[in-house]
Amino acid sequence: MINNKVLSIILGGGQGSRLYPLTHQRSKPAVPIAGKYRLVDIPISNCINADIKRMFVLTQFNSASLNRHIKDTYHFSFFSSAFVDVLAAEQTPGHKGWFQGTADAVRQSMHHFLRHDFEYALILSGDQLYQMDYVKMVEAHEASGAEISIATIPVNAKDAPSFGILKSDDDSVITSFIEKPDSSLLPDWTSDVSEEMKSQGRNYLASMGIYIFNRDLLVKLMADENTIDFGKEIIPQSIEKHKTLSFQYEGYWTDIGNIDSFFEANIGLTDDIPKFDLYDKSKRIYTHARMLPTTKVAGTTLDKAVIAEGCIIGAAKIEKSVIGIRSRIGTETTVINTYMMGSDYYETLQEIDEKKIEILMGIGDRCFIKNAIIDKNCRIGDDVRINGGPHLEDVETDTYVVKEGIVVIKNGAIIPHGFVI
Ligand code: ADQ
Ligand code: ADP
Repeated sequence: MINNKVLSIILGGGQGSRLYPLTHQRSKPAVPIAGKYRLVDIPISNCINADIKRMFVLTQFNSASLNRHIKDTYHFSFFSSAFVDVLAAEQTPGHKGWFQGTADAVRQSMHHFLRHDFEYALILSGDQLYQMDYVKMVEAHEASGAEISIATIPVNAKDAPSFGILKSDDDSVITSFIEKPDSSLLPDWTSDVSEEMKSQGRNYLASMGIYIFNRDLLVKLMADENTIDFGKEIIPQSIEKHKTLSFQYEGYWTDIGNIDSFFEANIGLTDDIPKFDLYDKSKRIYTHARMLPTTKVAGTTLDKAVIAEGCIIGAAKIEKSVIGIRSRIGTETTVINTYMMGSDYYETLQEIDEKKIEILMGIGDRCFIKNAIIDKNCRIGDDVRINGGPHLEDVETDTYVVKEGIVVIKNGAIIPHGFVI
C-alpha cells in the first residue's frame, strides 16, 4: 500500500508572529479553530483520512498544551505502527536551538525521521484549512517518476504575490518557480488553467507549500547547511536538477497565517454552505474527545451561529459567530461576527464563592461584541462594548490587540464592567 511508504512532516510554525497574540503563550499548531479543534488537527486529520499514520509535528516551542493535546487525542492501537510525535526546536551542541526556517526545521529533525522506513517524505504546512486526499498526490508522484512533487492551486493576481508561483509543461512537470513575486512581474507568470478557474480570474499556479520528496533526495538536499527555506531556496534550486511535478488541486484551500485570514476562515464556517466541510463523514476532522455536556441556550435569537459543546448561553442575539467549547454568555448580550474560543474548564459555584471571583469566565450581561476574536478563558464583565471595525487603529494593550479592525482579546484577559473598545 502506497500510504505505508509515506512519512508526514507537519511544519507547525515559526515564531507565529503574524498570529500574535494568539501565539503569545502557545505554539501555532495549538491555536484553537472552529470552536473545538486546534490548527494541527487539520493536517493530522487529512493524514489519517488518507491512511498515512506516521506523523511528526515540528514546532518552535515545546508547549505543554500542544503535547497534551496530541497525547490525549491521537491514541493508536498498541499493535499499530501509527504515531504523531511533536519535535520542538532543541538546543544541541551543534545547533543554535531555534529553527531558522522550514528547511532548517526539517534538517535539524532529520535524525528522527531516518529512524523510520519510508520512501516519500510528505511535507505539510500547519496553518492551512483544507481537506485533500494526499494518496492521490503520492500516486501521481510515484507514477510520474518525479523526485519532488508540489501541490498547486490556481490563485488570482491579488493573492499571487503571497505565494510561490510556478509554471509547468504539458506533463505537469514544473519548468520555473518564483517565490512571492512582486506584482510587477506577474504578467510573465500566468498559466493555462481550466475554464472554471479562468472565469474566477485565477490565472496563476501557486505552491500550496505541500511537498513530496523522495527520501534519498531529501537526505542529499538537507546535507547542504546553507539552505534555510523550502520556498526561498530548496524548491527554486531543485527544479532544474530534479524532476518536480505539479499536482494541481482545485478544492477549497486557505492559508490562515495571519489574524485577518484566521478570522475569515472561522467566520466562514457560519455560511449556509461553508467551503470547509466539517460535516463530511469521509473527510472527518479529529480532535480531543472531551465528553462535554450539551449546550444550553435560553432566550437567544441565533442566526448563522456555530456553537460547540458545553456552552451556557443566555444572550439576546448571536449572529454570524463561532462560539467555542464551554462558553458562557450572559443575558441581554449581543454577539455579532465574532469568534469566541471558549474556556478550558468550568468554574464551580463553590470556587466562584470561595475565590470571590467577580467577573466570571465568558461574556457578562448586556454586552455588545462585534468583529472580535476572544481567546480562551477570558472574563468579560457586564455592559462591555467591543465594536471592532475599520474605524479602529491598530493598537496593543495588556488585555487586547486591534489588528486590521479585528479586536483580539488576549488569552485569560479580564475586561472590567462597562469597558468600551
Ligand atoms: P509561507 O507560508 O510564507 O510560504 P513559511 O513562512 O516558510 O512560508 O511557512 C510554511 C509553513 O512552515 C507554515 O506552516 C509555517 O507555520 C511553517 N514554518 C515556518 N517556519 C518554521 C520553522 N522555523 N519551524 C517550523 N515550522 C515553520 C510557503 C511557501 C510558498 C507557498 C506557501 C503556501 O514558501 O511557496 O506558496 O507556503 O502557503
Ligand atoms: P481542551 O482539549 O479541552 O482544550 P486541554 O486538556 O488541552 O483541553 O486543556 C485544558 C486546560 O485547562 C489544561 O491546561 C488544564 O490544566 C486547564 N484547567 C483545567 N481545570 C482548570 C482550573 N480549574 N483552573 C485552571 N486551569 C484548569
